[in-house]
Amino acid sequence: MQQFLRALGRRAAVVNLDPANEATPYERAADVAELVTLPDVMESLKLGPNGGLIYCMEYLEANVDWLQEKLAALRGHYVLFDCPGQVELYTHHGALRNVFARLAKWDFRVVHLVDSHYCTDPGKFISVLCTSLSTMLHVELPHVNVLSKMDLIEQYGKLGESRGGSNAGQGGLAASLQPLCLWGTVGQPVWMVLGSWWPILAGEPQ
Ligand SMILES: Nc1nc2c(ncn2[C@@H]2O[C@H](COP(=O)(O)OP(=O)(O)OP(=O)(O)O)[C@@H](O)[C@H]2O)c(=O)[nH]1
Ligand SMILES: [Mg+2]
Repeated sequence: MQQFLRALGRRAAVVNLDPANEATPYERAADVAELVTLPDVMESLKLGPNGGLIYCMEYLEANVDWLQEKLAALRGHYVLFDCPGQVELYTHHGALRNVFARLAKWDFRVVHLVDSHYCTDPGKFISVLCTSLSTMLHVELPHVNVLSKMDLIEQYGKLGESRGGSNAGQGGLAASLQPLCLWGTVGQPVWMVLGSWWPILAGEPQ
């Protein structure tokens, strides 16, 4: 994303908010590791990786002024945040939600990346819809769900096959999505997810 923005001639910076990140394939304009790292927390407080990560996020929340200072230095840039992948931080715990609320006040927006792999099987797709919806309800901010790793999705079967066609995985998925589209009219968040995913998953409805 940073390379893409730069190719468009825009100034783009990436801020690492994942205290478990060691090497990253991007240059860090700011790094939560200046504040706290997961290995240090695990060692000094004798916590496991999940408890340690929660501690790190609470530490970041308590020191959000550090983030504000770093962002002030990046004025005029598109700023991308690399956040930890543990889903509980977005569906249940409050620390990152509170950091996001501050970021939203400073005019940033939330994008939730979902591996497109989860759309290759009806059961996984339903699970990931529920996770996205829980995240939207918990984070309580304007929120866009985006499928990532689309270049890998055809490893799990060809897209755009007709329903009930030779590709049982994708055909079965398209068929099983039809009732969900009706549910979508009940709640706007669900519709937002399905509205954007339907054309990608199933092609234009016949
Ligand atoms: N082919 C392909 N690989 C990707 C894409 N996005 C990320 N990857 C790779 O997928 C691997 C896992 O990356 P992520 O899914 O971001 O997960 P992570 O950052 O390692 O782990 P968490 O932060 O804990 O979620 C890395 O090797 C990435 O380079 C993509 O769009 N296409
Ligand atoms: Mg990561």
